[in-house]
Amino acid sequence: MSQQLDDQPSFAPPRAVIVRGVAGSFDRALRTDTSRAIDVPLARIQHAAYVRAIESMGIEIVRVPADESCPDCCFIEDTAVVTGVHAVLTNQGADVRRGESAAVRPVLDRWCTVHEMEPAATLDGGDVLRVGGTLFVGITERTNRAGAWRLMQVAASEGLKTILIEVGKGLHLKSSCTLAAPDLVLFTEGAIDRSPFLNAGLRCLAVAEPCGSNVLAIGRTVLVSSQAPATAAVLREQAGTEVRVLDVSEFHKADGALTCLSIRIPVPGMWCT
Ligand code: CIR
Repeated sequence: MSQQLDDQPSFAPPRAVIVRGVAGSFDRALRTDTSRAIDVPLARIQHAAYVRAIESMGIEIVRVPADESCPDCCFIEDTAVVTGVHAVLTNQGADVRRGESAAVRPVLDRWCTVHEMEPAATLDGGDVLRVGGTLFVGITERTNRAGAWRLMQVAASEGLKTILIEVGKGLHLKSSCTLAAPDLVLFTEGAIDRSPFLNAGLRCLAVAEPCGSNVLAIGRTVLVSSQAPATAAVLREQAGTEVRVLDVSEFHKADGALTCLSIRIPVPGMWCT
């Protein structure tokens, strides 16, 4: 691993993972392609399998009940960014999703000092990729510079660096770029400028499958979408990486994937993504 990352605390599975139920109104979630109907009962089955996969790693699961008035509430990642002992409760870029944060706050209070944002600042958790002591923050239609700045302030109080990335394509930074191992960034070819990651000493691996670049690394286990079999095969070749494939087809239909279904709480003194 590079010099830049050598001094960072260790990458470790989270101490707890917060998830939120799938609302009966999930078939009305925001989405760019409305041609395929969302099957809510199937989404709930897939969500339960996602939760079981994480729970089977010995991680505490904290459940926030679904809110029928918030069709996208299962995408809980967007509501907050946990930097360690602090967390930022976001103003989501999509106005219709702003009601989702209130129920998440009391849960975060258990581990973190929770900070809020000014109304003009917007940020979605899907735009924040943590790697060691650095937060890569995508500037997108959902996250503006004021939102990134607010996060930067809180992150700096924990000694974390923030690097902004202009995201030209896709909904969020993590729609096309996530971490598969502590020093390995997966990304969709052409979607993102990889130089900020290379400059930080990280390895970058391009994947062809659109659903392949959003994976969730829980320690050395990586959750991969079943719609990305070639990505799963490539990751199986990475030394020390265990791949678990999950069907999240109904969440893909609403422009979501694996990271967006949870908020991960790091073990004190360690980091997770
Ligand atoms: C939205 O458009 O906001 C949701 N339908 C999808 C959010 C996905 N979130 C994420 O990847 N972090």
